[in-house]
Amino acid sequence: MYKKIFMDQCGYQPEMKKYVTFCATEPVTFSVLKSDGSPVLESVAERRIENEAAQEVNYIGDFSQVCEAGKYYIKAVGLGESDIFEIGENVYLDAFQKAVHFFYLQRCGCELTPERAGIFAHKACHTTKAVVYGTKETVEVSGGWHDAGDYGRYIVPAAMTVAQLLFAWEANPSLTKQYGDETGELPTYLSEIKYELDWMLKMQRADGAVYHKVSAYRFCGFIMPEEETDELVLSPVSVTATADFAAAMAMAVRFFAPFDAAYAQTLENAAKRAYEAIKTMEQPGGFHNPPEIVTGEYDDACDVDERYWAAAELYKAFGEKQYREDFEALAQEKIHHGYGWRDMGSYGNRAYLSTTFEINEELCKRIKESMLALADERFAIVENDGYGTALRKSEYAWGSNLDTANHGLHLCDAYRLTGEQKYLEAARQQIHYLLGRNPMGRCYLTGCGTEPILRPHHRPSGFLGTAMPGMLSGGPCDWLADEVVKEIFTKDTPPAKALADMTGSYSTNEVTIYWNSAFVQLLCETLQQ
Ligand code: G3I
Ligand code: 9MR
Ligand code: ZN
Repeated sequence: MYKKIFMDQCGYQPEMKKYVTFCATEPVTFSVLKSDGSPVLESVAERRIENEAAQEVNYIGDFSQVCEAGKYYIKAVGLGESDIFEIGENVYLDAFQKAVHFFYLQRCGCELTPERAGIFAHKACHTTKAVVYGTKETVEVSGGWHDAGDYGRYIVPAAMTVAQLLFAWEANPSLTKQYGDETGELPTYLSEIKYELDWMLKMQRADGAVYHKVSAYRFCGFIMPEEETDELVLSPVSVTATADFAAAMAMAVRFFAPFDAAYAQTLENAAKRAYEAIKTMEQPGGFHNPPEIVTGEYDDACDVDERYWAAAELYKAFGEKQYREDFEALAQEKIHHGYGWRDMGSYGNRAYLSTTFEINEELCKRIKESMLALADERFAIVENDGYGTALRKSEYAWGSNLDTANHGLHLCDAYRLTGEQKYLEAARQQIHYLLGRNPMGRCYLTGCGTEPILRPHHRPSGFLGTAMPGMLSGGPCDWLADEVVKEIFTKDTPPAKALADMTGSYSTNEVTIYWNSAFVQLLCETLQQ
């Protein structure tokens, strides 16, 4: 029988709102039972939603009043029983720890030890120097994390990932400190981020500009990383990479300064040099792959929001007038939003609104209003979706799970600005969606929940035949954008169900560092502490 009862497979914290979605055509009588079979709640799900994105009818049940820690399941008349789930303070700890450990497992340029990597251990990979595109010059740029299911290392998504992981650290120390230990010079969590920053520093040219990416010329097969021995090439510098780099470096300063003043100074210098370099570069400075290079492009026709983020972040970090002027000039033209790799305005807004240096109060007010308007738009979608997702039917794009998480972050922004609980609860719905309350009934994080993704598009996982744990799948995408989904889906496939848990489906089932970082940030900003 197809699954008809959908909920967060990792469970719920006691005080959270708890909704269950039924796939049914009539109101549903259901009960919540303890795992030993004793009933704790009987109720009827009466709220009906015609779910166009999933092309089905949903009824929504509310069992928020069940708060006692323990293991439970749900039984519904005519629909069967759910899997066991848990209510408790620490139900997301395992997902959090696995999602963060993924970054260690994605490390490039060093050996992964069996102690920390288990079956994913491997020798150092990608240690040869990279040739600068179109020249004979070579540069040592080892390190950092592999971007995704492929082995490229790209600055634009890297900068976003670092920013999100730092936000997470700031938002929820009681959770982030539960990754690794604090016996070293740096907490384990921050030392993982430093691994990426150290590589990013190597990607900066002497004149301050930053190479867009380093990769082979083309994607390799499904082999372990150290088996990819093709020549590495540095793609040309871009404004988007240079601005993102400046912003991420500036942001990192305040996190590393308490532990290592010299390192913080290195980050500061790198940020300022990159910022200066932008002024000498041609704009718009989005990137396009040179003809011989076909790896991840991270193309972007608009570099304004990247410069907007850089200006705000450098102002927050260093307080110099030029950064403020630059940000305010850009913001007067347009207030940008977005926590993605292409639309990054939210990072800029957040930096500007939280600086301790002087700001323009009137502009601040307008930014806040604009952030609230965006959150309200998403809130209305969450309220009317059968699974509480913030996506419209037309928005199941490549990496839709990132968009889901990022809308959750916009809702968190509204919660911080207003203190209104409804925004926080709506943000939490995005976590529940990602962890199982979705039309596929899958936990989109590998290695977690009762029905996790099993066959992600991820080279080490594909090669070893086991999904690396803690990876967020890209999620449903109705674009028919890879060979696998072209075969099995049609244009009538419901957008919210356009997910193929198959290794070949990179447009629906790949993984990336920045999908994971969005998930980690959302967890940290929404959980009870
Ligand atoms: O920004 C536009 C938006 O304005 C427009 O409304 C929308 C309409 O579809 O498209 C938006 O752009 C999309 C962009 O993602 C941003 O969301 C592009 O169409 C879309 O092609 C693009 O997809 C990206 C994909 O690469 C193809 O370029 C994914 O976001 C990105 O995550 C993915 O990245 C790959 C790397 O290249 C290689 N490594 C793996 C990684 C994940 O699959
Ligand atoms: O594995 C690649 C994945 O990381 C990218 O997101 C995707 C789109 O750029 O491309 C994948 O590589 C495929 C290539 O584009 C076409 N031949 C098959 C490759 C996957 O095995
Ligand atoms: Zn590598």
